[in-house]
Order: sequence, then structure tokens, then C-alpha cells
Amino acid sequence: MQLLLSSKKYQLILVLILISAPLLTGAFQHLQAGGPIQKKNVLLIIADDLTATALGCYGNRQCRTPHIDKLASRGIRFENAYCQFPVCGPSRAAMMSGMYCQNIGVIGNGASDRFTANLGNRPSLGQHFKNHGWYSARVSKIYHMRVPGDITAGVDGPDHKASWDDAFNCQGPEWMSAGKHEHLSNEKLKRIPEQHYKLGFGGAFYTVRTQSAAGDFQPDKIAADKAIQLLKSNKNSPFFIAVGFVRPHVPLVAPEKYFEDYPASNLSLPEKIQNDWQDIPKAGISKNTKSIGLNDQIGKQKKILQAYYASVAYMDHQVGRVLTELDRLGLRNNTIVIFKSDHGYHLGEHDFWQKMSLHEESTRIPLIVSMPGGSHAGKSSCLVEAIDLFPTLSAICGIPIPEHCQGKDLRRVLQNPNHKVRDTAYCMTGRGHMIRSSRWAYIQYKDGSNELYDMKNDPQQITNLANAASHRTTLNQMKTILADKLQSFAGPD
Ligand SMILES: [Ca+2]
Repeated sequence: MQLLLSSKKYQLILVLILISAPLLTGAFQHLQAGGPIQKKNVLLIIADDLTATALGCYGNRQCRTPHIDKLASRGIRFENAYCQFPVCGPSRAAMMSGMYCQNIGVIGNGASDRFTANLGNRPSLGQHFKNHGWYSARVSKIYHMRVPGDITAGVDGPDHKASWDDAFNCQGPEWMSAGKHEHLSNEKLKRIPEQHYKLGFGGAFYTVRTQSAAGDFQPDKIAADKAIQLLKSNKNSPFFIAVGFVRPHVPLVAPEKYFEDYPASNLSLPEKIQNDWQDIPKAGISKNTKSIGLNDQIGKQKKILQAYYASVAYMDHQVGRVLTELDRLGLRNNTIVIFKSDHGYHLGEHDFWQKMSLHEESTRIPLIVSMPGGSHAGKSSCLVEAIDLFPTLSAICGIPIPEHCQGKDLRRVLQNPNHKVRDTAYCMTGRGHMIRSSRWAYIQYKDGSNELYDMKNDPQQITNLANAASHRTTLNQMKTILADKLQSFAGPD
């Protein structure tokens, strides 16, 4: 009898163990020897108007970017990452919503203030982390901010307040900075300090060599200071800290010593191709160098390059300051660090300057993802879109990927840089669309004109093959791929 009772008792205990095992396993998922599993931190650093071609780790041999290069050496550097729209507002709206510009309904800078209403109840990237217990903070420009107007005014711009626990603007004097001033293009500028907008500085190649060697009062210095302070004060809580640097967006303001590092006469401009515009459709001629006074002005062009590189190097220095603090606090082993730009930029390729073009230098972005502890370093040729960050960061941090996200989870690429998750990458402007496959870049404008480039044999996009009979089949294939892509935007979102 005793034996029978004991046996029943043991059976009961066994049943209880079996029932509770999955629950216990679930509970243990949050525990490690010695305490709860640490949630991973996210440090997202975004530069403004930075082309990948200006960075040492992307092959530039003139501009020196040791801190970004060092991050690249311990992370995955993506060689074929693309923004969704080569201008600030829409590209940032896409990245932060995880949706294509058509679906978030921000298809121009002017539409940036529709983001909050259009996003509705769907969480943004920062908000998603906040909702899951991370401290979420914005430092300076993450959503659209007009540079220099919103910076000199020290205001939010069209922000999305629900993304953040805290948001910090980094007000600076920009074109009013003390130092040596030069205006290298033709725009008419108004100099009215108390008015921040419609002064003409937003697209002008206006340069300032500041007197202060440290760049005191500059927004990127202030942003790095704030980021360092936030890392210190949040080192014990999981954080999602997004840091926006406004350089190398114009005006090109940096301390004099950074200009001195790049004497204009020593710099090489992109090769001038004879009759380069002959096979580019009119809709593809982006910013006419003639209208801003840069045609045949090699001296001015080199000065712009000098000021751009000075601004990039100065921004790189601020990136270094933030990452040094991350190391000093011992946070690197538990922090995912992302460095990227909002879109690319032309520095004289095809005689184009600035953004808004659907060509390679304008649509491609630098993107570096450094995993905690710097594991899995390397480079990836996988096609990537900026909207892939939302699902990727969510997945790495063990929080659900929201249903509205249209990007891909890149975790497998981060584990093995040879892995591919995409067949195409897509970008648009008000003039048309660009779709990349691993081999081809196809651009289709609203007026029906096209460009087709063989990115394997012609990475500089010098020969437009859209009208070549020999490439008719490829052209039609790319047209079909693009049509399918555009069709996919017409879903319930
Ligand atoms: Ca920008």
C-alpha cells in the first residue's frame, strides 16, 4: 500500500513536471547563470548627405575617416545598400517606419510632416523599442530637419514624438559661424539671422572655416556631447539611442584645421567623361552645374570637395568620440552599432552635384552594422534597403517584427556575409524609379525615358544600354521586375 501511494505520488510529481516544463523553459529563457539576460542596446548613427564614396572603408584614398573605418573593420560593411528616396525627409520616413515611401505617404521633403498621421497606430522603429522597455532617445536630426534653418532655429522639425522618451535638438550657428566664409555656387543668399528659412542656404555650396579648433557651438559637436552624456546615464538600462549628425550636409562648416588637411589643389575630381550627358535622358540630368555656376569651374569644384571632405572628417571625429565612450563604459559587448547615411550624394560624377538623382552615387548609402563584441566582421555584397533595419534590429533584440514592416530581416547576412536575402533594391524620386539587381541598374522616368547600366562592367554608369538592341531582353526583364515592385505597393497599406 505504501509502495502504491508512493508510486502514485511520484506519478503526480512527474505529471506536474511534464506540464510545467514548457513554462519553466520559457521562464529560463529570460535567465542566464547569474541573472537575467541583458537586452541588447542599439546605437544608431546617421550622417546627413554622406556618400559612401567619401569614406576610406569604401575605397576613398583622399578623405580620411579613421573612426568609421575602424567600425567597419569590426562590423559588416554593406557594399550595395540603397536608400528609398535620395533626399532627407522621405528616406528617413521610410527607415523609421519600415515602409516604402509610397506606403508611408512621404514622397517629398514637404510631406515629412504627414509622417505621424500616416503612421497611425503602427509603431515607428524608436517607438517599437520604447514599447518593449528600451529607453529611446533622439539626438539631433533623425527624422527630417531642414538644414540649416531648423538647426539655427533649434527646433524639432517634423519629428515623431511617440518615437522617443527624450529628444534633443542641437542648435548651432551654421552659416553664421565665426570664421572664413566662402560661397562657391550662384544662389542668391539672404543673411537675416532672425529668419531661419527661405534664405537660400539649403542647397548652396557655402563654406565656413571656423576659428574654434574643436568646433565648439557646431551641432555635430553638441550632438556627440549629448550622445556621450546619454550613454553614461543609460548604461544600466537597455537603450535605443539614435544620433543624427548634420554634416556633410551644406553649409559645409568645419574647423579650419580640417580644411588644411585637404588642400584643394591636391584633390582629384571624378574623371570627366566626354559627351557623358548624351545618353542620359533629360529627366535624368539632375542638378545642372551650369545653373549653380560650377560648369568648367574646376577650382571651385575642388574647393567644394575640400570643404566636403573637411566636413566628413569632422563628423568622423565626432563618431569616434561617441564610440570611444561606448568602449570606455564597457558597453560595446552588448550594443549593436549602426552607421549609415540618409542617402547618397554626387561629388562631380557626370558633372552632377548633390542628391535627388537616381544614379548610383546618390541612391547608394554607406551602411555598417557592428554586432555586439564585433563578431562576424566582413563585407557583404548583398543588396540591402534602408527599410531592412527595422525588422533586422527587432529580430536581433528578440522583439517581434511588426506586421507593417516591408523590409527584410538581415540576420543571416550578419552571420554570414556571403548570404543573400534580396534579389533587388528599390529607390524613387518624384521623377521616376530605380531598381537594382545584382547585375543591373534600371531607371525609369515618368516621361517614359529609361537608363540601363551593367553594374558589373560599368559601375560608374557611363554607358546607358537602354536603347541597345543587344540588351532588349534585359531591359524588358528589368521593366517587368519594376512593374511587379510598383504593383506590390498597392496592397492594404
Ligand atoms: Ca540628407
